[in-house]
Amino acid sequence: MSGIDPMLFESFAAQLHRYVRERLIPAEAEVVAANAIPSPILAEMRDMGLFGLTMPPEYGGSGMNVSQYVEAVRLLAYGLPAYRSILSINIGIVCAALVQHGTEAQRAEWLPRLAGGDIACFALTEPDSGSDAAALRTRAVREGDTYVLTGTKRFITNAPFASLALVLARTAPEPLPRNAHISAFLVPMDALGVRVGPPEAKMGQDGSQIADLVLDAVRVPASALLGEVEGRGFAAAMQSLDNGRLSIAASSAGYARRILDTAIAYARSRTAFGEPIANFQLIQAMIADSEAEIYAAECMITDACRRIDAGEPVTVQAASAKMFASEACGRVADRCVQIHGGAGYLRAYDAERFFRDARVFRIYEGTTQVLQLVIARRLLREAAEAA
Ligand code: COS
Repeated sequence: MSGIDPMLFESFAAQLHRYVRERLIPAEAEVVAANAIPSPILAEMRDMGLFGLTMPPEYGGSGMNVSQYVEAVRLLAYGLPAYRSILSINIGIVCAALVQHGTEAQRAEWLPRLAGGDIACFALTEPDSGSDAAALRTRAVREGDTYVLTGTKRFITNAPFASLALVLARTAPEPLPRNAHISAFLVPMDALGVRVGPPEAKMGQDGSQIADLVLDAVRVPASALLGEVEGRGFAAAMQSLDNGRLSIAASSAGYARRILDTAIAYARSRTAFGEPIANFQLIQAMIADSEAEIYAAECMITDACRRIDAGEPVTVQAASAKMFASEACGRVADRCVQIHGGAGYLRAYDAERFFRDARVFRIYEGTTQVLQLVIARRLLREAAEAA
């Protein structure tokens, strides 16, 4: 995918870089206190076109390719994770699903709304199925020209703010080969029978909300079935997750960069034994290890994005980049606390919040353990095919 003009992207990236530092970071305490992004900031983010970075221009978006949008996510992720979280499902998973698998009518209905700032959520996980995504129980039963959806979705990011849910549901009661019992539906959040539970209290990532999404005999027209073909939902979800995992890798790398910068600033200002602790080699080792890991993550992300834009399959690369970047971000956050010493354990310093915020990067959109499975299974399959 060609994306937008590189010069135009450069100037957008410079603007975003400034906006994060001058506007978003100073407002972080307010976002944390309210557990929500203030409306004026959301309005600015919409005006900057951040919700529509990947939507094709004919649907009101910017038409960025994966390399460009993932770089934008990395820049945005220098701020509080909530800023990235509110829009990344729009520009990652749901846009990818609509562009790759939607009908023309579905694209025309939803992409302009999402590009304009309507918020989307992705409803895959359930109380009894997370990593084992194909075991989901939500049912979609065809009745004439409609489907009736019944089930409960759990840990759904953005559910409290969303206008659209991409819902994965069973259209066949029993498992089918290649998980063809699963289909995807575009469900308006104001449809009768859709209920959102209260936001969950979480370890970190304040300002980003997750909640249950309950579907109580929700009737949607048959045209709400993604692509209007049953049985393609699982593959569409997995393919969209390849894209989403690159976004989480970039979120991890972008936040890790912020965390390292904070650790360096503290090490330069804090004195012990009569000099800044930055002069001590054991502190320098933690800084150096963090830099090397962030650089490695950035290189992996750049390479995986280049491949996806060239039309190559990237399941292994996206899983590897997400696994490595999220684990690295956890290590960088841990070192940041360590460099802060006792202060790192106090709420008064950002290091403590970074540590809590970073933890979920290793869990959502595929745990490290599921990604290990995804990577190893692909390699073993290729080896078996070659033998
Ligand atoms: N791109 C396109 N199609 C894909 C795909 C991808 N990345 N991954 C799977 N598919 C399709 C293929 O058609 C595949 O059949 P073939 O392998 O024969 O071509 C079919 O789906 C079944 O895939 P698979 O055999 O891998 O299904 P499993 O049920 O074994 O999948 C895992 C198991 C663990 C890999 C899967 O359930 C998973 O990724 N779980 C984690 C889900 C997740 O990330 N949850 C977080 C929710 S978002 S916060």
